[in-house]
Amino acid sequence: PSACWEVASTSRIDCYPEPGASQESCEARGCCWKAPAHDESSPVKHQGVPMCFYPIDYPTYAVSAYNETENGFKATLQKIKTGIADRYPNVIKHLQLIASYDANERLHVKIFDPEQQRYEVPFPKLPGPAAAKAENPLYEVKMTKNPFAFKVIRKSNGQTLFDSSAGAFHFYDQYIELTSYLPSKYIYGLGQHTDRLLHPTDYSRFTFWASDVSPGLNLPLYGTQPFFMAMDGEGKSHGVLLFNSNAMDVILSPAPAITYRTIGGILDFYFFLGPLPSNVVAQYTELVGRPALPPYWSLGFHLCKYGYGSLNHTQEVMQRNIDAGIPLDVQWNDIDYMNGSKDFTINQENFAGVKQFVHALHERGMHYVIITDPGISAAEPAGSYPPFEDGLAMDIFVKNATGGILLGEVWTGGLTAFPDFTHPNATEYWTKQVSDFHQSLPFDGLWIDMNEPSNFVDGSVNGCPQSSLEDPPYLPYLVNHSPLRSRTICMTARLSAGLSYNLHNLYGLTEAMVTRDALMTVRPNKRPFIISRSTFVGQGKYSGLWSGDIHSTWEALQQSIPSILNFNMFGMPLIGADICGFNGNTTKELCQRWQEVGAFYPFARNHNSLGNMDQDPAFFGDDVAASSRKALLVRYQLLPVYYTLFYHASTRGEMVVRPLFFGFAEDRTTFEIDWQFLVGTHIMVSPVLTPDTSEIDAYFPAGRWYDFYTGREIDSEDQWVTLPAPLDTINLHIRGGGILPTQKPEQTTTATRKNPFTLVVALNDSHEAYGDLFWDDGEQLDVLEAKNYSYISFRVQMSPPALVSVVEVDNFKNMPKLDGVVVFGAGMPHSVLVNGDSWEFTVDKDTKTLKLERLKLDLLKPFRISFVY
Ligand code: MIG
Repeated sequence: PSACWEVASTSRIDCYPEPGASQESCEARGCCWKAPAHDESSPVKHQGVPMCFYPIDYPTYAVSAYNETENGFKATLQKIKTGIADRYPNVIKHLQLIASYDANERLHVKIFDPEQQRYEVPFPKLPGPAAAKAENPLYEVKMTKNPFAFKVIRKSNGQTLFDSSAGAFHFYDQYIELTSYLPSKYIYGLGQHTDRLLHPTDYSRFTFWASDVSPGLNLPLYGTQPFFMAMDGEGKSHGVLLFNSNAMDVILSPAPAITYRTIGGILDFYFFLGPLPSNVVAQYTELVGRPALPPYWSLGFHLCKYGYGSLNHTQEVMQRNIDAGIPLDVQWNDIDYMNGSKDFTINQENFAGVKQFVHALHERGMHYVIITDPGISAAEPAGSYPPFEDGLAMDIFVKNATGGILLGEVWTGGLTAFPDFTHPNATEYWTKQVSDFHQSLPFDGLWIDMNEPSNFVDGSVNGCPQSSLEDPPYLPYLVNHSPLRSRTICMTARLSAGLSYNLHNLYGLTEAMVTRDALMTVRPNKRPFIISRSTFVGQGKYSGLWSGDIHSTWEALQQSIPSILNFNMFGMPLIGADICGFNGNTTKELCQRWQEVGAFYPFARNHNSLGNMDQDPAFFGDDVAASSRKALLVRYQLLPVYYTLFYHASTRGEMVVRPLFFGFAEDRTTFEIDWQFLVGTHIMVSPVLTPDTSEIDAYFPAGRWYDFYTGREIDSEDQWVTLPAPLDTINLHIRGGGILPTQKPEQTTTATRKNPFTLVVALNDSHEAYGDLFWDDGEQLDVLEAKNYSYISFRVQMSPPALVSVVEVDNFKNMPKLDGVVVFGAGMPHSVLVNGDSWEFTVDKDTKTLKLERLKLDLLKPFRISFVY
């Protein structure tokens, strides 16, 4: 057809994504068949360009009715008769589209079958449509009738953010496809995959299917986060969530366009209009749920290894780190503490005395975290293993297609059953196991692993029945085209909330929800600490996560930064990657650099696999220990900043760590930087991510920056700066305009929290600065609701020059005093007055850093420190 020639080879959208496309099978779909042109200048890798692609205006559905509603409009879509055979069984001929203008910044567009209820994502429960249309929406929505398409347009600049007229729109029972043009190639998000922060739009494929695979490029990993953010050329940002939990492929193509191919559920789109990137994340988390406030101790350093093998060895490793002065708050144990890898048991031979060990940790102000897996052993002698027997009695295990308990194999060496965390009694069941076990082992948090759910056999020990659920007509791409059930439970398995085919990607989320409930019972009034491997939309409200079984390689170190930034965009700021890598042996140099970067992850844990050489910071001797200590002490010093950021994450949906473009949305150079990152708004981390490196080129967006260690200034007009990068120090800069509350660091957060504060003030070009501090007891559960905290803001103003505080909330009284103030870029005042009294100060002539000491100011009273020039 002539419409084929109008499609540029960089605008093609794949019409035959399955294996086995031929000219004949392609044309039978009414599509175009053509080898890609050999244009060497094309940025697109030719093998990725589809040979079978849609012509322009490929006919699928037409709008047959359109009505305004209280909060937007609805439309009826009708399949067009084309003479093209249906691709897959069970086409849905009538569809309903409902657009709700829920808020000025948020639009909801839902396309579903009005006649037959289809699966819709049950968790997290999102707020329903607004009763009335938003008054001044930042967007408008335009419909094209034939073929059906809709557009979302940003009103302020006319930019089309979403336009479903690209490619084709299909809606079968087990196959839904929609393609939208994208306003730019600056696309972020789409988790969980290993990729650069900025995704390539060269027909790159992202499969969404929670999978227990060691991270490799372009493979679906442990969690699914079908949310993306885009930046346009003017620095405006928007976000799109497809709230769908089925297996799906998402393709980014060079048009630029995004194609969704999901094999179930409905199309449930939410658009977030920003316009700042930080607005997008705040709007997104407002919808899906904001992250829980973590306990303060969990922001300390964590030490773990799979295969300590015994309590003695656990203690030995921990002790050598304490002896080396490494700040350490939390010791972990992996499945080797268990008896035969069975949940809620202790290996009494090698881990005898672990309870006393935990008591001793608590006395030192430290904490203890253990792993649990979903697989419950079904192979124990009758009467000997309550976790299985209670589960049977309460009927909470996942069922197979014929109603029996689905049996798989995980770590226990025998059969295992999988708790159905969607079951109404799951909380009661899990809480009983967790609290009974807590009597023998008073752990402080839970690490929930293997919750994709992972299974060592495909489907079940008895396989899976033949079914279009097991072998759907379209199979999203898993490694080697393996079926969905590979290394997990059958798709035909049944849970209380429905089929595993639909709910698979929610297993980790529902386990986290139930585990949170259990921990709230076991440690009453204390914030639960949970680290999960699998995640779904909105899970930050229930848990944090780590990025899984990454390799001990420089590449994995580099990739850890985008993964940490991405999950901050997904509203799950409590994320870390295994410091020094998990799989394979690390090296001394890699581990040294990694300890330095990892010290700035929101969740900082060194973890290592079975059989690998040790890699705890003390293992390599003095120089690695010294640089780990140095970086971690800086972290501990800055923890009030991290904690205040977590407070803003919980309350306002801010991010703890951020890509540079979040701070500098108008500077395009920042759009692809993922080798440096920001902590909050004013700290920039510029790590070394390559071997044999003694200096790095770091990008400094416009403004004034100060070296954190020396106060030395860099005045940048968007420039690259070559920085020395000695092995023992990570480059850290403070952006002018920030005020950072810090504390003198000790070896635990418990001890550090008692020390007086010092404010580090970094003046910007107009000699101003701003910062804040959230403080509470660090672990009480409902501090935000009960307002049982204090919150103080600090400002440097110019006329007359002074640092002043405003006590915004003063309900938490037990606050250390403010003892010190350090002002970067202060120059040389004549005198300094603290609340009117003249005060001694020093100024470093070289860097113009001013210092005040021994202030002993009560932070719950407003103060004024004046600088008289
Ligand atoms: O299949 O519990 O990702 O962190 O050490 C391995 C043993 C099971 C996988 C986790 C890893 C953990 C390991 N687990």
